[in-house]
Amino acid sequence: MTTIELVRGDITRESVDAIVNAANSSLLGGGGVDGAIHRRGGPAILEDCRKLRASHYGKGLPTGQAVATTAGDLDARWVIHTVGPVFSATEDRSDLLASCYRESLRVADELGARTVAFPAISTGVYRYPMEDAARIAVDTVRTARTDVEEVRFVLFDERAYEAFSGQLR
Ligand code: AR6
Repeated sequence: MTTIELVRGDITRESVDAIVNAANSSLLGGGGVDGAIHRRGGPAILEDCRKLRASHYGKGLPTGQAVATTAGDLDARWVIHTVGPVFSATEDRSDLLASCYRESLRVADELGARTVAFPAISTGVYRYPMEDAARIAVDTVRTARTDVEEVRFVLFDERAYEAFSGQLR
């Protein structure tokens, strides 16, 4: 059984085995939570990302997939980078968003991570509606077959926190 916890705050302050990053397929950093993770985690994370690009992801990490690097100076052992879908009003991309959570947990299992912190993937720059994103996140983690013991959703603002707590009730 995986325990689900909700925290309101900054994911870069969490102490867990793995912190999930809402990255983009370039793996070279960006704004939002991605920018915050690279800023606080320091250059070692970007260095690992560049190596991964060179060895495996020359064309970019595909949407819905996940890959791990060092966590640099963060209080975690790994950062798991996943690429959420950009929201589309005309195409249902919920499977891709679910895949981000599932694949991140699969990578966490491979690493032996027992505690994993997730941000609300795709709900910022990628504009996924918060209620839908929260439902997909909670449903996917609840039904995932994983050895991860604790999933912590770290929500940056009240709106995100309310949406996720609504799904857990
Ligand atoms: N801790 C926790 N959550 C955060 C933090 C933080 N420090 N900072 C922002 N959030 P976003 P996306 C929340 O835009 O929508 C980047 O440029 C934020 O309030 O970070 O998946 C990447 O490089 C929102 O609810 O990610 C990509 O290009 C959630 O994190 C693109 O943005 C996700 O917002 C990915 O867009």
